[in-house]
Amino acid sequence: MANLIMILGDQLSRSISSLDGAQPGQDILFLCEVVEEATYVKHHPKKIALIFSAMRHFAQDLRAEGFTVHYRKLNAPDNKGSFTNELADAVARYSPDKIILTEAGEWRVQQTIQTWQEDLGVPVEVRADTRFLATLDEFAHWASGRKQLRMEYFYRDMRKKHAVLMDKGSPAGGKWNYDHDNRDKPSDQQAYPAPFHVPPDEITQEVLNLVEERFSDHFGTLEDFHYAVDRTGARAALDHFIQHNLPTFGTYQDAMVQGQPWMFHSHISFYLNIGLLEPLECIKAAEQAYHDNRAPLNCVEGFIRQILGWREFVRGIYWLKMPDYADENTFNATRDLPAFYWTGQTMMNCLRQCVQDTRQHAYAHHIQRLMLLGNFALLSGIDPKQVNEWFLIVYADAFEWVEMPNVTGMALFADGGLLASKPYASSGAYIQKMSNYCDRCSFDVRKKNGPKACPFNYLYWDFLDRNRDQLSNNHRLGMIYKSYERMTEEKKQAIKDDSLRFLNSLN
Ligand code: FAD
Ligand code: DLZ
Ligand code: SF4
Repeated sequence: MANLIMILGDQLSRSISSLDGAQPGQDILFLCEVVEEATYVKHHPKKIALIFSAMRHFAQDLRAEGFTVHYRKLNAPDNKGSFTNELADAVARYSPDKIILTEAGEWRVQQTIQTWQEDLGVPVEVRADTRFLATLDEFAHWASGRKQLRMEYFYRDMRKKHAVLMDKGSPAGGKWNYDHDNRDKPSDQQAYPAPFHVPPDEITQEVLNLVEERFSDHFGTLEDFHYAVDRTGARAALDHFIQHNLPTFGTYQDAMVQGQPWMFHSHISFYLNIGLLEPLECIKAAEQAYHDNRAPLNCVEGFIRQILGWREFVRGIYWLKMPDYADENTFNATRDLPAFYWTGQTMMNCLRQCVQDTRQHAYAHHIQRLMLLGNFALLSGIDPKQVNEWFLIVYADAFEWVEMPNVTGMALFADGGLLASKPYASSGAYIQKMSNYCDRCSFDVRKKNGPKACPFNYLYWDFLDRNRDQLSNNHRLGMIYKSYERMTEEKKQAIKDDSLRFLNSLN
């Protein structure tokens, strides 16, 4: 009995559930590069190159194990262009008894999968994705009956469940969360480790040529492609992080430095999200570094919380709330995404730098995404659908299950507080405190109003004023609204006027 086992481009793990029980010499494994996936949004070329190259390397590894792999390259003359058409073609060719695959990471694809059994006339077995540390049922059970979903409590349960950084039933070091120790800004003399670098091999070079030829009209550059594209490379990237960056990761986790896009972050999200790394191995590698005194607790806990806490939490929220989550827009924000998100042409140095880093690397670190690109979209009232699409396009790690809750919930507060207890809104003061961008900006971060004033300063207050109906009852914002009320009418009017002038100039 031959099965056709379909493996999607973000399922490149040897442990993927669709491969459980797969028989070399009997089953056919199937991967396809399709233009529909590369263009349903116009992904950054580096993201497409990463996925195609990693798919080709994964197919090579599976063949080396003795499997028969049916692999369709994007430029194969008979490429059928979509998952459904490619699968129909493979079914006609192999007449399998059954199609097996692991559930998709995105709602859009999962909906398509559900049509296949009927349309193709072959039984389709869809297996759960077991690469996460909380099952979807487990998350739904945890969430049920709670008025608010807070990552911190979910994370504590996950620490206990997986016995991570636990010391006889208590959190290691006595505290669950060491965020307070993770807010330093590096000095100008601080040195930074070079990012992990894999030179393109023959397979990657062929993919780079293909992507250049077919997708050069997409936002972003292919220059200096240096990502790992297979399991061995991704594991080496993780080890590089543990050795060089983890000991300082937490301390400067929230800092932003001009010309330093990588900082002390791990740069492993792309590998985790396409299956080249597993979350528990990253967590265990960091925990071991703590036990061996190779990294301090604030850094190790900070890193582990991102993977065991945030990553699992946002996935749970996505599947709990889709498809309605895609339409969330608490503030009724309707403004178009400003052109500078694509061109980088803005006088605001912080945003210009982040767009440039993003275009160059298909990467920006968390605080750039949240407190600059996201914060600006929040304060300016940009349509959440346009913001989501931008974030899905530009980052190599962007898959909707993780991108959407981070954008809709964390950055835009568009879900009305399901994911975050208050909006991550900030004025220029925060950006100045955590970065050196303001030193080289044409705006003055100390000025609150007028044409030279930092736009974040007045937009911040204007955002709070505009959305008072939705926010003034939030107890975490009580003091802030009191400060606004204490302002003179003249000052309030200046905030309104400056915001209107600035926002009108955007498009
Ligand atoms: P590190 O800072 O080194 O963190 C380690 C790992 O923790 C990451 O690799 C990632 O797997 C995980 N992680 C950290 N923060 C989060 C988070 N908030 N949610 C989920 N996982 C997290 N992450 C994505 O993987 N894909 C996205 O499309 C994505 N879009 C985002 C959009 C916005 C507006 C914001 C605010 C955050 C987004 N994130 C996204 C989360 C986070 O910014 C990235 O995971 C992180 O920057 C990746 O870089 P890194 O591997 O160097 O992470
Ligand atoms: C992102 C992406 C791209 C650009 N191309 C492909 C592809 O050609 N073939 C493939 O199997 N997967 C691709 N992917 C990843 C898929 O979009 C991803 O597997 C789904 O979004 C998961 O639901
Ligand atoms: Fe950004 Fe304002 Fe600082 Fe300029 S002054 S870099 S706009 S925060």
